[in-house]
Amino acid sequence: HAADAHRTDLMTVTRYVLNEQSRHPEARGDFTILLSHIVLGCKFVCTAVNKAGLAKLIGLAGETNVQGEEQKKLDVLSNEVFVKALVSSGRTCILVSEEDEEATFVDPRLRGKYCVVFDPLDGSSNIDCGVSIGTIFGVYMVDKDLDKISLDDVLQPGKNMLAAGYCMYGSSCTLVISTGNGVNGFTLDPSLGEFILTHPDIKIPKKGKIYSVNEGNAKNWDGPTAKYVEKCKFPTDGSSPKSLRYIGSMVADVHRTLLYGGIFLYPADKKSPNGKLRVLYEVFPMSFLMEQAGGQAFTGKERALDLIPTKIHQRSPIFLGSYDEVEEIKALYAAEQ
Ligand code: AHM
Ligand code: MG
Repeated sequence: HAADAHRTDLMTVTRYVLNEQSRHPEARGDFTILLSHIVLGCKFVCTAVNKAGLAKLIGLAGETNVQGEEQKKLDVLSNEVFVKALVSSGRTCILVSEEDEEATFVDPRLRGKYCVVFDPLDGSSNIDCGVSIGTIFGVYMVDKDLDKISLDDVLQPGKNMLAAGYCMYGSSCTLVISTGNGVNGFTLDPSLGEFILTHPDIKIPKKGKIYSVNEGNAKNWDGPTAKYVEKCKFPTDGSSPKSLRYIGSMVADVHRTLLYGGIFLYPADKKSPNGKLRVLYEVFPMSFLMEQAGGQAFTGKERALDLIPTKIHQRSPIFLGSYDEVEEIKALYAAEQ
């Protein structure tokens, strides 16, 4: 019966993407090849994260990243693995990584039509204590002569992304992706070394009972954020208060929000008027996934995927999650005007 079929008819992520491609008769398998290189990077990072304590990989590599933070060895390693895997796929032309100040323009001989924006290891403050961390990525496609590419090709609104996803290195290794036709989750079977479809067609609950925010910043929040969080704790409509969950790893906080419903907020505050999270490789991919799962993503001003970035490491406030929760936030911002 069904359970047996599930056990013997394994839907790997590669098989899934190949199936997806058959919907596009013009596709020549380039995206599948690109994805298999991203998946390789995720598997490597998963192994490295699992061995971190043992292999003494934890510790400072003596370098500082673009945002001036200390870079951990695992970040450096993960970044190198992803850059090399993506370049060697022969399917990429521009790479933007959180760890590299400048975008990488791939050697013309190895160029392909995809641009990949990624945060190879997000949630760095959680590395040393073994709490879930993750990789986030988004994919754009350029439709021009590959000798004529420029930074503008990655400074596109998130709605132009072709695909987005994340891999969470938690109690299991979970890859969640969308190629613009819903969201699917795959779990790494370590004995097979394959990601197997375990969460088909993920839909976020329309309403949620959980809010997720760093409340330590409350002192500096703007009016709508403060009002929303106050309502979560002291609802005035007779509903029960919401639960607070905050891991401090975007991938883990967003993953829970996607599966259980609720809202994840990284708002602006007086100290950081643009919030903390980066548009290209944090805000966009997660917003893309949320919309594909039936939720919403809002910056406090507009639909997150409509934002047109002007710098590769630009930041933006973000509110994403269940449809109804984001509607409430939007109403509070509209009332401010
Ligand atoms: P990082 O790139 O230094 O890891 O920072 C990004 C992380 C996100 O994963 C998470 O949502 C956020 O920072 C948490 O920030 P804070 O510690 O300010 O709450
Ligand atoms: Mg990050």
